[in-house]
Amino acid sequence: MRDPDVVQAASCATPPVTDLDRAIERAVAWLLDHQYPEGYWWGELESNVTITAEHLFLTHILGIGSQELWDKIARYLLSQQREDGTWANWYGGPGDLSTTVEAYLALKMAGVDPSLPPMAKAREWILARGGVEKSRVFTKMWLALLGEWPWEATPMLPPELVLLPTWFPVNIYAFASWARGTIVPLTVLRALKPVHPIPEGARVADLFPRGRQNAAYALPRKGGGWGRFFFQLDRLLRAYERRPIRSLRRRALAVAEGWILARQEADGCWGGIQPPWVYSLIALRALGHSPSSPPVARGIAGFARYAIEEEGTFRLQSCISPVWDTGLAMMALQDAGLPADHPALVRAGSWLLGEQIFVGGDWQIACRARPGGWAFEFDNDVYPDTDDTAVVLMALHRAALPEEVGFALQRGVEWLLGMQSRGGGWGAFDRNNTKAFLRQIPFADFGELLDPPSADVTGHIVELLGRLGHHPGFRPLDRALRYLWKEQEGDGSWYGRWGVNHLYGTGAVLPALAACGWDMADRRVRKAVDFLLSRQNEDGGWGEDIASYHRPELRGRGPSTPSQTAWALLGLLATGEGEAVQRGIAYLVRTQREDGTWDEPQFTGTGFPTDFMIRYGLYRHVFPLMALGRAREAAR
Ligand code: R04
Repeated sequence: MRDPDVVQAASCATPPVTDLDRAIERAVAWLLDHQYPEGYWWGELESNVTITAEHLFLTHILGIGSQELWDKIARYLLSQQREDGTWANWYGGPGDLSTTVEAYLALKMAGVDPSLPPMAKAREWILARGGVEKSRVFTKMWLALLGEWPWEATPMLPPELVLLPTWFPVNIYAFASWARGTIVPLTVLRALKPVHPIPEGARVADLFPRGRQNAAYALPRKGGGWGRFFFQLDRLLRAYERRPIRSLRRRALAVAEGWILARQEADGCWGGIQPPWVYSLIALRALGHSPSSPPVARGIAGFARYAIEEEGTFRLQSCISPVWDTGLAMMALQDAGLPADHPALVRAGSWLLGEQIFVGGDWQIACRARPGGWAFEFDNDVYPDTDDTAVVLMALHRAALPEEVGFALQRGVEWLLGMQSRGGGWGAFDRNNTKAFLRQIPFADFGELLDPPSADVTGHIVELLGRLGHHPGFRPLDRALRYLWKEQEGDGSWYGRWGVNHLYGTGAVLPALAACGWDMADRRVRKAVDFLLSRQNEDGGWGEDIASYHRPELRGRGPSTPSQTAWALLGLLATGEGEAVQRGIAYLVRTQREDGTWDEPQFTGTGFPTDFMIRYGLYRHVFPLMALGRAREAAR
């Protein structure tokens, strides 16, 4: 019991309302105002125009397009083109050849006159960069589907892959969840080689600098031992392809078809992400399912929730983030001092409770735990992820909810502990998904084929374990901490796998160490703190360029942004820094908009470094609010 006199004294000495209080109040009001009636938060997940261009290709292939939709797509694509005629994969990024090729082709198919200046500019830039033949494998596969590139000039992906057992070094479960969801339907397409020709006027002979005849169709050879091995294997498979064992091929296609059908979600999607989704639909079409058949029809209908129509434009999100956004928004409101039983938090918590996944999924191949995790999206039962689960559990842990929350926490943590990888860290969707040699297959010129543990995800889970009362001495926590120390960079920072970049990683690990009671005077902790302090900008904020993924000298450096400033502050607040924190907080207070939120054109989220970058619509808001709230708490 608290002494009533002390409580009385505290409320008499109410501190004056400061700029910080006002900033928090406005940010809280903005966030409460943007909660959906069902209880969740859901910001846009912006990536790049290939997702929308490919949607146009899909509607052509399935014969479900309309000129009205294509006009909206064309308007969107043109609105995203830059001065130099290119499309980039993130704000301020360099023009990307594959993305520009796909946008150009989609515009041609939509009927945009190729002699118009935007088209001419794009075309000249593409030709100067070597044209279609220099684009990535995925782009070539789209062109193959549309009759603009020979299927034979794409890497072999035999459907027989789905018949290989899980103990075999190469099998579909050795690939990351998103990669196998993409690869399985692509094996079907690579075997059946369907072509859906486009009108003469849309064809892209104009993107071959030396003409179609003289284009380079040979696979680029990858260096290294495994690269050579897989290059030779590709040649062997080509020989096999000329006379495949018919019964084996039939069985492989049937197994692939069954595998795909078994993984369609309630809302019609596959894995909650666009690539497996579109390729699964096209593969089913190639296997004889008509566009009006139930799985294909449901799959098409499901895109509606991923689409955004605005001012006569149409764009598609590659993925949607309601669970992630809701967990983060709850944490931010809790940090801001909202009472645990605030109706907004109760509604959000209850909604999250209903999203917990109690059915099995692909993760069970490598993990024997009972189910109990959360996925990123509304419907993605097959692929819950450890990162969402950790954030949701942190949010629920502090919420005032009925007893069922105890059961949810218990099963969530049980699942997380079961998902810990060999080295002590956590991957996002799978356990022990670390076979590095697979990165050398000729198909892999884009993205990431593996899901190994990362410091940012591990940091979130360690923070959860600490908040639940675990301390060093708890075996899983000790293993995780050893993993984190092993991952620390020479400059004291941690790499950011799912956020840009060392500010995200370091901003995830330091609060985790604090939560489990680690000594903040540890010299390794001081080194991480020094990293953050040395990267603070003149304006008091922090920023990190996406180029830091390739250029170590750019780690922690770049124009200040709200979310990255917040990540650095969360790290420093965990370790108890003073003066730098004040300047960082002042930056956030100063840059807050009148309506209580922040502007952030930069992409600070990571899908795959750096091929697939993400701009999360709510990052600019939830992370600054967390930092402001924790700063006020620390000052009290
Ligand atoms: C932020 C941490 C939560 N969790 C990661 C979830 C990220 C959601 O965003 C995406 C995830 C994706 N995966 N795979 C793709 C992808 C895109 C996202 C993907 C993209 C292109 C191709 C194949 C897959 F926006 Br091609 C998992 C840890």
